[in-house]
Amino acid sequence: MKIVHSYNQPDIDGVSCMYAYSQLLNKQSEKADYFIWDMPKQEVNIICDMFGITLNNINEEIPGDNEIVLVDFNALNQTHSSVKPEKIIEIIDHHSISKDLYNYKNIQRIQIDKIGAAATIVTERYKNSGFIPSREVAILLFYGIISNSINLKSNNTTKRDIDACKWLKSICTDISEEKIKDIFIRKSYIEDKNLRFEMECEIPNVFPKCKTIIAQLEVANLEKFLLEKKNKIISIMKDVKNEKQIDFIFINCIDILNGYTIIFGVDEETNKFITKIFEYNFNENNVIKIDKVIQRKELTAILSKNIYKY
Ligand SMILES: [Mn+2]
Repeated sequence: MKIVHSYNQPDIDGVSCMYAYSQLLNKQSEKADYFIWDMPKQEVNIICDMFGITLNNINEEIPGDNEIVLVDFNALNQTHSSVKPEKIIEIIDHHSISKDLYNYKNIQRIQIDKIGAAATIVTERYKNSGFIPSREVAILLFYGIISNSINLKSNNTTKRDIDACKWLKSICTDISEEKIKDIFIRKSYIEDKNLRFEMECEIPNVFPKCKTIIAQLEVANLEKFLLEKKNKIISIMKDVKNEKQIDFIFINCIDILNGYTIIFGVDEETNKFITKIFEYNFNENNVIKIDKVIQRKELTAILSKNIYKY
């Protein structure tokens, strides 16, 4: 059997790819299922609740003999230890290629395209195979693309993402634009106890001379959100900085409804570091505001390229 799997605590793109691709393989007469490790992101629950979709196989072990397909990621340090490199036979992804890839000895097929969402690739697999996605598959793939591409506004959005969304909308009448706004607003109600989890600030970028973390938040009506939560966010960043011995920690916040970005660091030293590396200027509120969507992966790429300036 083939098990379709994504990274730890997957977002809606990862979940939609697992769900949809395992169903497509079954339609193509291959035995397949999916496996979700650790609780998915809050957005996944919002979408599943809204459309009455039930997910299975959360937090269960992958039985040993199965072949594994990775979706929406290709680096093994982000997942469960039962995922062995020699079991991996296929990858569908849109992130940068990791060094792990060279250890996957039994891999038969790799498709890694620099586009808005991995769900776009799975949508295209359906389109090319002639199989029509089920209602649940169409809904999950659609919102997977919308979420990862920040409603098709992110810099990595391509015509392929836009076309995939159009096609999914044309085959499923439950998909609607108003629900996008609804999902984004519901996603922005973050309780303080979940704030650190939603900030995704646990994995450092390690450079020879320093350790950094870029946290991120995607919410609707960001400026209003920050009036209430900015101090709390800074205090979480302070905790993470101390716990993990991080030199510089800062956060990239995206307003997913209105399409702008706000960046700020844990302290003055970090803000100076940000100015040096990214050449952005802080405003009178001591934050950087950019009038378009900048994603964390873009900042990470600039950081790696410019770290020599530090
Ligand atoms: Mn993705």
